[in-house]
Amino acid sequence: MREQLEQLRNGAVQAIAAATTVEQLQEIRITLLGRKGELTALMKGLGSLSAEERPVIGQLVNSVRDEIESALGTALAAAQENLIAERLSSERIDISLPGRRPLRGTKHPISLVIEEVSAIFAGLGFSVAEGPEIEHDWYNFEALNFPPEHPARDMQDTFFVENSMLLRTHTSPVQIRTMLKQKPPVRIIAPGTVYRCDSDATHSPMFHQIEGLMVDTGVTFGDLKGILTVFTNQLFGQKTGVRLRPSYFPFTEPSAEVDIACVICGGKGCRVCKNSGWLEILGAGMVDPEVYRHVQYDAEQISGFAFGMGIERIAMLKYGISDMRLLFENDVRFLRQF
Ligand code: 2U9
Repeated sequence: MREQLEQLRNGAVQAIAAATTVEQLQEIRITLLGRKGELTALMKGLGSLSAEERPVIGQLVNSVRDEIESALGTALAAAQENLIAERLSSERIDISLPGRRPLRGTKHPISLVIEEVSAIFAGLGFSVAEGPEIEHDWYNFEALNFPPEHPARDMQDTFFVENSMLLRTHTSPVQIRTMLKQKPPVRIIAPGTVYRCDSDATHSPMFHQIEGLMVDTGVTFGDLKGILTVFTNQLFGQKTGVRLRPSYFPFTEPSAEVDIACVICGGKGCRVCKNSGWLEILGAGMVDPEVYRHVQYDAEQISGFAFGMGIERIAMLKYGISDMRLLFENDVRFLRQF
């Protein structure tokens, strides 16, 4: 019995030393000290010992049990401490690490130009007006003095929808709608998407315009030239030269095309300005009395000017973009640069 106890103690000490987890140690406790455990089984044999041997072996059993209990207690405490240390290190959050930056998009150059042009005209007293992209023929053509047989109405230029509805070919219907709603003075710009049935390296069937309209008593061609000079100087720089050339539009009379000195070569002549030294960036003119008749404005009392520009062209000149298609492909490597 003494020998069996010695063996049990040595085995227990070894098993406890080899155990690494709380679960293993709990299992050892059950196998050794549990109700059906090895030590309990040995204790049941005490009854068959002689009266002299019984207290001696009984004491030994107690001391072996105490020894195992104490070894288990120490090992359990160590295993629990290990477990906590392991969790503390594996579940650690380094709050000093910088956060993950969310991907941030950039504004499209077309939007940048619309914002900049709008800001310049806001400074000159103009507000922004908007209107539908699917328009009635009357607002897009009729009210703007396009005769019924005018080539701009031709299938080549216009996307017709149905029942005299079409995709607007310019933002001019916005000015017509504004004049129908509002008496002079009017000072608006109309930025937006327009559509023309035309598609090649330099034409997109969908593009953007900003048009402007100023109507009041006593507005002159001098005001037109003054406002547009201030505008081009603010957009392209104070020293940019400006010139006006006579032109023709159905909705303005007289009409002009506005050129700025070439922003690439400064007027010396280069590929971009086709050696002329000038770049056409705007069309403009005094609003034709025929347009006022359609919106019930009295052409004897008021006068005004209008202008229009293609935003893609302005963006290409301003940001040095050589191919217009880059503006429609939406390749993020291109867009990230603005
Ligand atoms: C009303 C009266 C007159 C707007 C104008 C132009 C001249 C013009 C072009 C520039 C390049 C269109 O994008 S583009 O192809 N525009 O030349 N636009 S005057 O005249 C108006 C508008 C509305 C009621």
